[in-house]
Amino acid sequence: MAEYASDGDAELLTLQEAADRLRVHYMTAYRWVRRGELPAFKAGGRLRVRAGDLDRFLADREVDVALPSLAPGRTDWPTHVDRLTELLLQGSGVEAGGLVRKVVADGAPVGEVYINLLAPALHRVGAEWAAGRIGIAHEHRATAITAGIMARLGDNFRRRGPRRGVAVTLTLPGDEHGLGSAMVADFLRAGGYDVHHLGSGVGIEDLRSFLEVVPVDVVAVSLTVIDVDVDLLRSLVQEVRADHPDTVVVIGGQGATDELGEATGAVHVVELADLAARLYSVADV
Ligand code: B12
Repeated sequence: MAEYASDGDAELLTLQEAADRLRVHYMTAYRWVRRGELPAFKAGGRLRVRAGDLDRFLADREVDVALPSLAPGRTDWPTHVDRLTELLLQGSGVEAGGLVRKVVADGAPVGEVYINLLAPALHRVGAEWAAGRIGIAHEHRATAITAGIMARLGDNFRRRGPRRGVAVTLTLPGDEHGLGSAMVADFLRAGGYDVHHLGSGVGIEDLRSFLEVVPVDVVAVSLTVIDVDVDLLRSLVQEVRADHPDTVVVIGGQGATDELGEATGAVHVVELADLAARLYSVADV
């Protein structure tokens, strides 16, 4: 049992009591202690936490400790998406980065953070724009904040070991929505590919010249706008295949459909998380 005293710094809690107050599992609290985030010390062979330290920790982590999301393996994505959307709309980059860092520190896999948190928050930002409540400048700011967060998470996607192949990631010429393709790049890296991330603004001729110098196994095109220019995509596929008949062109994203794949000769993959596995079966690389 804890020995209670009147002021917070004198009151000592066992780790279980601290976890109960935080409404998290014991192991989650233990992980925070091991990382040095929650100050604790050993007394009588057991970990003790000062109540004052716990209050400071709680105040600092207001964003997500108060949420019932921290049992191992469970993340309260909808609540985090609400909060991140709010921060992106306000332009609060530091806080947005802090929120994502905490979600990751609490055990959420970075790939899930992309799919379940960053992408849905940006979709919500888009809905605000479509409803006329924010302008393009706000969208750009939200994109820039998210790109910064992704840059910091990027290292988590690198994988050692044998390479599966080489890939290029980009958007269709004229499509300025670059974050989807950046996510694809990270997932392919995690899947064992060497990735050349070209992003947006690369024309078909430029792509063809690039592939002459850097032959690749996969060209992954992220399609964000629903109204995709079918002829443009078809010519991209044809240009790639003209010189590199074995290269697979894969499409995905909000604008991609099976019909579009069939009409252009591209392979449509729905889930980013399945991409590397799907390529493995399609491309045999
Ligand atoms: C930020 C943004 C912009 C920024 C882009 C800046 C940048 N550098 O990226 C700016 C301001 C430039 C912009 C411009 C425009 N935009 Co805009 N934009 C957005 C917004 C808010 C976010 C886009 C984004 O980054 N999403 C996050 C990414 C990660 O999500 P995602 O692409 O869905 O990717 C996920 C999956 O789809 C999948 N995925 C993606 N690619 C691939 C590929 C493969 C192979 C696989 C397997 C999976 C996969 O993985 C991701 C994780 O789950 C969206 C809202 C939305 N719904 O996305 C609107 C949105 C896409 N834009 C829209 C529009 C209309 C425009 C403009 C036409 C507006 C205008 N009138 O000027 C222009 C077009 C400019 C152009 N030529 O491209 C509309 C499109 C509507 C439609 N019917 O298609 C949207 C949906 C907003 C809305 N709700 O109406 N935009």
